[in-house]
Amino acid sequence: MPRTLITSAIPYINGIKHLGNLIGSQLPADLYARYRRAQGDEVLFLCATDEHGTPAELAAAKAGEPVADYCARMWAVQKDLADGFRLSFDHFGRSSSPQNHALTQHFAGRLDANGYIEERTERQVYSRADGRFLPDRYVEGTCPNCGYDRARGDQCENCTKQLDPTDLIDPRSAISGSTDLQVRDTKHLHLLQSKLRGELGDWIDAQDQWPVLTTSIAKKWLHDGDGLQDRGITRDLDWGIPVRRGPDPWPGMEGKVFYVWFDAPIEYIACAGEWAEANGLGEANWRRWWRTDEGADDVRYVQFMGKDNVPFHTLSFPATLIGSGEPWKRVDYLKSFNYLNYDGGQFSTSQGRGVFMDQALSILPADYWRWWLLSHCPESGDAEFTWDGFQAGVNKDLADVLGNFVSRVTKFCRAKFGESVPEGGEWGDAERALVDRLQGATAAYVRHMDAIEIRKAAAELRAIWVAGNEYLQAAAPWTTFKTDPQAAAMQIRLALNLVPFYAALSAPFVPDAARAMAGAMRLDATPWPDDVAGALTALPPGHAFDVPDVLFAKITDDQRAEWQDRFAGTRS
Ligand code: B3M
Ligand code: ZN
Repeated sequence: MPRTLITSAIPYINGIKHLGNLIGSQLPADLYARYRRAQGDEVLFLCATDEHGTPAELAAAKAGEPVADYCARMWAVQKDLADGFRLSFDHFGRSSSPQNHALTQHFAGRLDANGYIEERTERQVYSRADGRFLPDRYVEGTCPNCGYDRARGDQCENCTKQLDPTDLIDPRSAISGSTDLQVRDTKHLHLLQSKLRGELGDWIDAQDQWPVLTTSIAKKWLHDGDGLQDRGITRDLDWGIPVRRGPDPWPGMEGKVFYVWFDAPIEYIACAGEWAEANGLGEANWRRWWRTDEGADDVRYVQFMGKDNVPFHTLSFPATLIGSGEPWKRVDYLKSFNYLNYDGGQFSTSQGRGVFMDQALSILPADYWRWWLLSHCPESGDAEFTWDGFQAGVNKDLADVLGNFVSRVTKFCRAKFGESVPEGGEWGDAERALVDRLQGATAAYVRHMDAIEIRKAAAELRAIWVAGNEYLQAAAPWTTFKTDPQAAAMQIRLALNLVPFYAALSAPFVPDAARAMAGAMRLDATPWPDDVAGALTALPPGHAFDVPDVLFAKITDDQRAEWQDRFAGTRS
């Protein structure tokens, strides 16, 4: 049985994600996981919350909660929303897990033993009022580049320049506002990534089947960016994974933690350990996914992420894995995404602009969002969410085409033949032509899904739905019935068989509707229809069914206008 390991970039803990985040990683990863399972693969699909770093500490402070409590609470909130969107993770872990603590410390120890770690003394901002160093976002001040007076220590939000806290003019503490700041010496661990340039370059050059978006970013940072500079992997913070050399203390590093971007990707591995523990499985069960010497050599590993995360996954994380000198599984295919914009601007978490996951589910079921987002996902360039486009996509594709087909066929059959598949005559030319058309379209759909070309796959699925509608329109059993009820029965028998066929193919995109369709046909499962002719004769005459409730309600103009208005401002 082929085995596929799938990870989605792990979302930051500090707040509910917006639809741009969702389509940039978790949702396409879920589409692919569902598809691979339907193909019969053994799948391990992992995601987690990214809980360390200054954003988590600052968000907890703002919420007036201890950071550990804040993270536990927000993990549950994010898990709930993931369930609401039907994200079928085998495990939704936490980067603060004991497994990740142990593994992160293990990697640091291995990297040190292999000569890839150097201790360096740095000059950093220290706040006397707060009694602590102020890394990254803990310092605010005036941007030396553009003069913006609320620039953060890691980056100026106004001009986007990457900054170091010591660059800021008139710096102040983001915790207390104190300006009683000093620059003091502090010691930190640096990962000597530059030593791994050759090995990383060879590995990236060998990935000629990766999407261009991924390889272009990887090569840019490898060759002419500063992505492969040695980087600090520790911070003067309380919250995080304490710096240790494996299980042993690291003299001189007391009170320091690893940098969030060092431990976050290691959580992909730790999460498999959390999954095993949660399911009462032993160590070997997760190691067979991750250690090439323990069975993972025949695993295909696919990662999903937004383009801003690509450098960390093509350079930094592989540097950690290679530098360990141990046989850890490396990514086989890295699918990255551009950005989804919102109604003429950007989605923004800090400004509360756009539609957030909880808000989306409060107005419409998951399938509506899943279909629109996936069929418009930002693959070849940035994409834009507009309420007009959303309304049109949902109404045309889901309500008029798929939903209407199922409703028409089942209701017509109930009216004329009762609630079971009618007997009727043999297929004619029109039916054979439909089967040919669907055989070709299904093969194309599979090709696009295999290649993770999501927009193309969605377009092909839509074409498959349209083919059934066109057949029904041309066959017109409601007319045929008047002169040749036998022929009408045959036509409707074929059309009823299209319902489970559509359920199987559509399930990765719209899992709830697919389950409702299968349920209406009184089926527990709908196997993948490799042989279309066979699939379309699977429901025999006499098989009972139910007319389902409306699968997709149309979005009215009033609703669209109301939502557009409601979500035009910023969320507090
Ligand atoms: N949390 C950034 C993000 O959510 C970061 C990803 C980590 S992946 C290891 O986009
Ligand atoms: Zn600036």
